[in-house]
Amino acid sequence: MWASLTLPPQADLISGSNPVYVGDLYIGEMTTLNWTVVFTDDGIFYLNVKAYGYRMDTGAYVEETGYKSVNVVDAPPNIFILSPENSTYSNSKVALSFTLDETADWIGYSLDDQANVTITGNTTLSYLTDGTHSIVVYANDTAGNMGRSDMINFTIQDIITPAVSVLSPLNKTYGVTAIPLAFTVDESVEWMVFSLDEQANVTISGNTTLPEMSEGSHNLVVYARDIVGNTGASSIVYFSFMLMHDVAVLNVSTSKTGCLPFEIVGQGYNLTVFVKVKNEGSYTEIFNVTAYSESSLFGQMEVTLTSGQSEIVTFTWDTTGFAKGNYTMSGVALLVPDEYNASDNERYAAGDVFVTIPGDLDGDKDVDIFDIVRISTAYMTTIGEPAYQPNSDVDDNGIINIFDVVIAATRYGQSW
Ligand SMILES: [Ca+2]
Ligand SMILES: [Ca+2]
Ligand SMILES: [Ca+2]
Ligand SMILES: [Ca+2]
Repeated sequence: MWASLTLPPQADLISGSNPVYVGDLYIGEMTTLNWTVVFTDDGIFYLNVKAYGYRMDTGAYVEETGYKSVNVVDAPPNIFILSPENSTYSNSKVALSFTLDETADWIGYSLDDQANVTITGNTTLSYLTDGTHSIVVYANDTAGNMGRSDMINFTIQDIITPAVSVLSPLNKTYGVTAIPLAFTVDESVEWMVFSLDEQANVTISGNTTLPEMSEGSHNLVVYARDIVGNTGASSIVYFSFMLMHDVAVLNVSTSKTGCLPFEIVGQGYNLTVFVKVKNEGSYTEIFNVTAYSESSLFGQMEVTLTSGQSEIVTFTWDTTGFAKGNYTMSGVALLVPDEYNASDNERYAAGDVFVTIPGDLDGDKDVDIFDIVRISTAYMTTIGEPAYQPNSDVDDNGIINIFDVVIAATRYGQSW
């Protein structure tokens, strides 16, 4: 908070030729002073101010003291910059990290006395030009009191080349001509190119798709140049393209995926299972996709995919007749004639599904108050909403409502 202190009138102090000092201030004549004190901590503070001088009538030296106690209940945040430090950095990006001693409603920084940039916490200062820079961090607490860090001066002298990592293509054989080029660079760059098969550089602005290429072996390098002219290169990626037949299962998930402590389905109720398949070959393929719980087949569907196309196939597993316990879900893309790679045609879901009493939402083999609480915390939420908890949607119909409560309530107290 901000506080002001007004000196009590001190009529017997002289004015005129004899100077009067208040604190560190030379005022030259009798007056009332106001000035501002910034408190950086909460607590009770006593402000003392002494005025002294010589009486006009007798010439005697006198002192007068004013004081006031101030209860500071909400000082502005104290901000301490940890990085950058007052030193020289060899790259065009520098971490900005700092400490705050209270919750802030707003945080921002001013680089080189420019307009404040709003941030939510530690960040990275990028695109820093070579030379000297200054940084100040500001923060408003929830009562609107603005804190300010000390100013840090630092120097940039970028001699580090950008590190370029190619994520795609991988070192493998592709059957799809539209091969994605995906890569990362670890700093701000002003120029990026790729060179395919040692041919001329092709300028790009980021991830892209490589041009169609002939059957056989290929190689690729990505280059990137930072804003002061240091150029980095990726490792050389060697890969191949050939015409082939190849389908694959990319992923298997369920309507309960992500639930904690694990995925739950009530015995006798349904689970939705999603199998994502892709045609990674060069020709249109017609093939069957099947879904299993353990070794039990519960779904089969025929799909037609063009080269490079993917699709999520949806199946329903009815748990009626299955014993309580853990089940692993899997999806299979049946082999097409001359399948190039059979090893990626079957995939398992990431976690098991636990079949238990309908309404046992935490999977501890009973239906009690803790299960009812789980329904109530997600009550009246629908699939897609952040608060929707698939485990609490006992009948798996996309909404958690009174029907899910009834299923649990009618089995209240049961265990196994
Ligand atoms: Ca650099
Ligand atoms: Ca395959
Ligand atoms: Ca339970
Ligand atoms: Ca429901």
